[in-house]
Amino acid sequence: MRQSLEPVIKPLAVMESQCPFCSVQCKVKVTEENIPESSRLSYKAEGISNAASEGRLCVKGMNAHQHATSAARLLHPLIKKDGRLVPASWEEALQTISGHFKSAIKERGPDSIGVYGGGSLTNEAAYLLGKFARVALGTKYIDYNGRFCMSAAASAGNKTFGIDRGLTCRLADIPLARCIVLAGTNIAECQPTLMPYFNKAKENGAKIIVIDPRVTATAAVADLHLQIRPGTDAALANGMLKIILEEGLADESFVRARTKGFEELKSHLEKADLSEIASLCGLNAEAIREAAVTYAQADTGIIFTARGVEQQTDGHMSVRNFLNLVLATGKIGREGCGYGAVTGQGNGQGGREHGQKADQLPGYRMIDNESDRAYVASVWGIAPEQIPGKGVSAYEMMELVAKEQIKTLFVMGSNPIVSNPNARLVEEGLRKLDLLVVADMFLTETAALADVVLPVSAYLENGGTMTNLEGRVLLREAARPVPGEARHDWSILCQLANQLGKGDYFTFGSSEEIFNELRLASRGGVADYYGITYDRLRREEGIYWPCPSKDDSGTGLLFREKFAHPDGKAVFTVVESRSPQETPSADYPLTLTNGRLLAHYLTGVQTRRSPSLAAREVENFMEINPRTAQKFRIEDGEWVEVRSRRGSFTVRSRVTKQIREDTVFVPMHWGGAQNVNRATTPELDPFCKMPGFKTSAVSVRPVRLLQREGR
Ligand SMILES: Nc1nc2c(c(=O)[nH]1)N[C@H]1C(S)=C(S)[C@@H](COP(=O)(O)OP(=O)(O)OC[C@H]3O[C@@H](n4cnc5c(=O)[nH]c(N)nc54)[C@H](O)[C@@H]3O)O[C@H]1N2
Ligand SMILES: Nc1nc2c(c(=O)[nH]1)N[C@H]1C(S)=C(S)[C@@H](COP(=O)(O)OP(=O)(O)OC[C@H]3O[C@@H](n4cnc5c(=O)[nH]c(N)nc54)[C@H](O)[C@@H]3O)O[C@H]1N2
Ligand code: SF4
Ligand SMILES: [Mo]
Repeated sequence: MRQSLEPVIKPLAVMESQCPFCSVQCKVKVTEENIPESSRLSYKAEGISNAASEGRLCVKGMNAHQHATSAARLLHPLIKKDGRLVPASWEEALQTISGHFKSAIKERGPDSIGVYGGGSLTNEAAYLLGKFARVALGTKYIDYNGRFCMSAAASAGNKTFGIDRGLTCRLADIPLARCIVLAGTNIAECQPTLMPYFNKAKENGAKIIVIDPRVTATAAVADLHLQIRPGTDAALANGMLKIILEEGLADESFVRARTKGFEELKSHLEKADLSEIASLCGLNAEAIREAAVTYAQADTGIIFTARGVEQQTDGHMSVRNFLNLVLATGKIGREGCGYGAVTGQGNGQGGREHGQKADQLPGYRMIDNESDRAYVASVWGIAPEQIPGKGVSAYEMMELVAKEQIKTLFVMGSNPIVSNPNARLVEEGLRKLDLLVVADMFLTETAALADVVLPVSAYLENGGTMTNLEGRVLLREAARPVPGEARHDWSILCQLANQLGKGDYFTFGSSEEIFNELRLASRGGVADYYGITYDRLRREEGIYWPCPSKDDSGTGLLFREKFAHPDGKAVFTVVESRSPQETPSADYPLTLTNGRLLAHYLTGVQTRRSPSLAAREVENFMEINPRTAQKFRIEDGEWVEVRSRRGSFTVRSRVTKQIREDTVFVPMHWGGAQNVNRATTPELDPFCKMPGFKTSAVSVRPVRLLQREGR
């Protein structure tokens, strides 16, 4: 018998998991193998068929195991001694933290402690972090990075529909839509595995309208691209609404039967001037008309918004104006229709439903509502008065840190000194803390400043549920042992609570036990998970919330008969057209916007530690139009200082016709001197406290010229 010369490669492990990055939550199988005649291991990632991602993976999902298996993982707790972080035992680390918490509570009160969470945490960890803040610490100060992500669309959905779920329909409705509006959302780079849904819609004859200041990879599928001036989406939606009403394209019977507030909107729009709107948005009035008529005349349609529209100081109202469009044309509550806030982080949706937000309790219950407090208190086994009141939003918490009102900060699942606006102030504030604790897989820019760093498990190791952008709850099972001494977030919280003398409220032995309490705490709430169990999740391909009982199949398409407000009606609102929050001036003549690249994720902590992803984009850059570059004497590929009233950063120029002449674009994935957030504005939307990330007035100067001037 002939023997094969190929060495036999046997998989050492086959791990079934879920990509840790974006809100699609693609299912993945990672196979670990020995590289023959070497001590190294190789990994191969493949998509697993399931209802949301249909077996697809994007380049980030294909390479996610690289950061999880990287040598840069934190394997032991670290404590700062003589200004340096040095390895320590868990016992010492937890004692240091709980000892400090106890004295801080005694000397300054529980509200001197802040808790800062993230949308990458599982539902179980997010739920427990909220409970930990309120029950173990007794502080009102808890918020999370999703404030920068979902808050404008979440608050708009609540006001208009009475409920906030990323998509009001299923992904399966996308191919049934005859017109799709993609406003400030770059799906091709940010949720790439969803693109086939849109391609299918196009094959079925759908028209796609993209609203973005840049010609993005998503704009490549557009039939119509409105290359809008940043910060003017509310005005654009007013223009579209005006045309729809004037042309008699509103769905009068839907409006009459299912909504309220239309008359006020109508009289407001009568006063609107289309040519003024067009010039405010930097668009051609005819293009606005074409968009309005195409959307209104289609039998079915879906409007999506994401951070381009939402990360503005009028983000809440801008989304509400897009929702006005949805309601005016009756495109909701039936197949192929709806609205979608394209959620961002892996658990951006679930992370906001179960108590990480300053004003919310699990199940989307409100912290200032007496009966909501009483119900959650009964599940937690405490008196309602023991639940603290409403705290403040993420950036406001950083302001309290800078003012030294919050002196202790516990960060789990975020890198705030890179991702907050006005990053300089945030960094200065964190340096003034008495104690900064960071629980992470890596020594992030924020962790490097910490007094105690706790190593946590990664997606391959940590089981739990994640809720994707459709509101579909998915179970991610643990697939490999935790490396070194890393621990799960939930177990760290239980151990700390125990040391604070609150162990009786945190007796969980598994994430499933936590989920079972979450189910109960969410029962009867807006985001009702009661009917969802681990067993069901193992059998079914995810379950949509609300799911109030075990025999309920979950609700994919919302609002078939009524909206979630008590009277069942959706609410129109009047939205003013306005100029962007910061308009260019002689000193700061350009508008800086920012966003994402395909290969990197958020502050880049994970993707910059994945060699295959890091190699795709090694440093930050600024997209600038050739005419603008010429005006400011900027050559392609040279270092440019970008300066706003808050501060400056330095990146290379990338000269491209794909961006408006009055706008520059810089990705958000790098920290330090390349961090775009050194220049962004910390002004907040009054409704939801979303920072106006996406529009700042800036100047741009080649470093070459600055050096020549001796600056
Ligand atoms: N590859 C990758 N994917 C990701 C992430 C990542 O970091 N990398 N992050 C995840 C997360 S947490 C989120 S929140 C989502 C974000 O997903 P998106 O919101 O789609 O991402 P962004 O790139 O921030 O912004 C989208 C687009 O808005 C445009 N834009 C800027 N200003 C304006 C404006 O004023 N009006 C309009 N209409 N458009 C504007 C930008 O040019 C950009 O193309 O992506 C998720 N997926
Ligand atoms: N200029 C500008 N700034 C922005 C944005 C923008 O568009 N423009 N977008 C904003 C948006 S939408 C978002 S979502 C924020 C996000 O910004 P950040 O909150 O800083 O998000 P990440 O960079 O993902 O940091 C998450 C950290 O958590 C760690 N981590 C991952 N999984 C886990 C886990 O299970 N447990 C624990 N303990 N840690 C974990 C990662 O290693 C990483 O260090 O940035 C915001 N900032
Ligand atoms: S980044 Fe998003 S689209 Fe890409 S594989 Fe991960 S979950 Fe899927
Ligand atoms: Mo996000």
